[in-house]
Amino acid sequence: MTLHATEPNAASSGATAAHATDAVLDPEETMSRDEIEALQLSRLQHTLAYAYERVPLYKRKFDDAGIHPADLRELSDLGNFPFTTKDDLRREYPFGMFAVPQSEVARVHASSGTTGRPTVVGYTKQDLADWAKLVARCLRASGVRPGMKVHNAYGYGLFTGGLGAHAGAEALGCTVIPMSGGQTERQIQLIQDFEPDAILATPTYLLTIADAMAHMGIDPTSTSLKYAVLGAEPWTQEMRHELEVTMNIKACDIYGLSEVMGPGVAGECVETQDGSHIWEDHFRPEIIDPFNPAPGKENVLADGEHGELVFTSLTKEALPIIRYRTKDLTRLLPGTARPAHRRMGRITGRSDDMIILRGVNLFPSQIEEIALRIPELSPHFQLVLTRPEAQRMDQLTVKIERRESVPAEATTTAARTLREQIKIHVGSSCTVDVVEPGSLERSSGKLRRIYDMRPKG
Ligand code: DLL
Repeated sequence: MTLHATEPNAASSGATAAHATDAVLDPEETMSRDEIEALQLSRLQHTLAYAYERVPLYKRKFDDAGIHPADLRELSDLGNFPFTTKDDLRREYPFGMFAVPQSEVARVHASSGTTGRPTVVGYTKQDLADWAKLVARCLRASGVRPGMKVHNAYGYGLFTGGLGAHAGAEALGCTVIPMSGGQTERQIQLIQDFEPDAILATPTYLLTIADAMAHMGIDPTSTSLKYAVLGAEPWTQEMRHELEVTMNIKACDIYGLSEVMGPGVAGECVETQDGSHIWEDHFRPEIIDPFNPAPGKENVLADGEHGELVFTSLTKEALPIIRYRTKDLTRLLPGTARPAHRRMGRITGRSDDMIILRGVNLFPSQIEEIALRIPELSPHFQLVLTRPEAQRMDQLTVKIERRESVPAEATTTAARTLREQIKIHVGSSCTVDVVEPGSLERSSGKLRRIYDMRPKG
């Protein structure tokens, strides 16, 4: 499932490999692993003490666990400290976890919070500067250069995507077009008129844009766009290929989450396209077993092993975050284009997005990966879970649009292939319903793939 090695896409003629190497990097990007780890150790010691002194929740948690910031003598000792979860942030709503007086908080953001209270995060002026620097680093890694025009289609507002990406593009020295999400026809009009070099969006929203272009009679390969920096939701190597070919661009990943900073925690290099490098001068990642996350450094998983990603911030002032459980499932891999910064594998999914179907674990990205290898099928699909009364067994229906170029009569084999491939690779039986092009809801940001219609409780 984890997809890193990619050949350069021959179709993406707009972006050249030479372009990737002409940038001036931040000094931290070229440090040795030893230098990064020395920096991490001193920053971690500072952050733990800072959080303990200033945030009552951390003092309580550390005291309850019988551990003190001074107990961190080497990096692996971090594994002995307690975790922080989204529930902690919710309980301390809105500002209980801030480590600075409100007058020093320059900005707040909040998660949309589909259930319960949203989580609120804050930034000092210095935090905002660090954030912009890291997003700029990601954009540069992905091929964007000072002076380029950048169309930003991440949503503006409390969501960290829009303003986070905006500040990063500005810090890099780009001309930013602050579009936000939605109003797809207008986005397309401005892409044609303003001729941006790069677009920042969720992968599924870029797909919506490409689709709408085709409907408007515009060839999506003919625009000025050369680079896309895509994130905020899981996407597969197959989706990358789809977008690169459809739009004649180079598409790279950007990862992040509000609680840890926002976009820019990790970013992918265009010359290797092999997964996002975590910026380890600002964050210390760990991988733990998501289902048995006992504290203790012996329970931290080794690099290469799959599990839940956990982050500790190393420089944040307003909201230092210690061992935050992201629920994102992935693994740590050695650095490549930035050797001292480890990469994360593609995110398979979130532990709370995992469908358990008659005992088999399933993620939407697995379906995406399989479906996009079947030429008759489009990337537009939904997973519908039901429990028909007569059966008392959970049922999965994959609703997927056929490609417009394929007549409806020609999709029977494709539907069967998808069903069989899901059975072979995922282990679940399902029903496949090939539907008309344009009939499923389109993304305007983070796309909802799962429709769980099973009776609650
Ligand atoms: O989505 C921040 C962001 C904005 C990242 C724009 C990249 C681009 P949240 O709304 O807090 O923040 O959601 C964070 O989104 O825990 C992952 O589950 C998922 N996610 C973010 N980036 C990626 C990615 C923003 N590149 C949650 N691949 C995270 C897969 C991602 N999932």
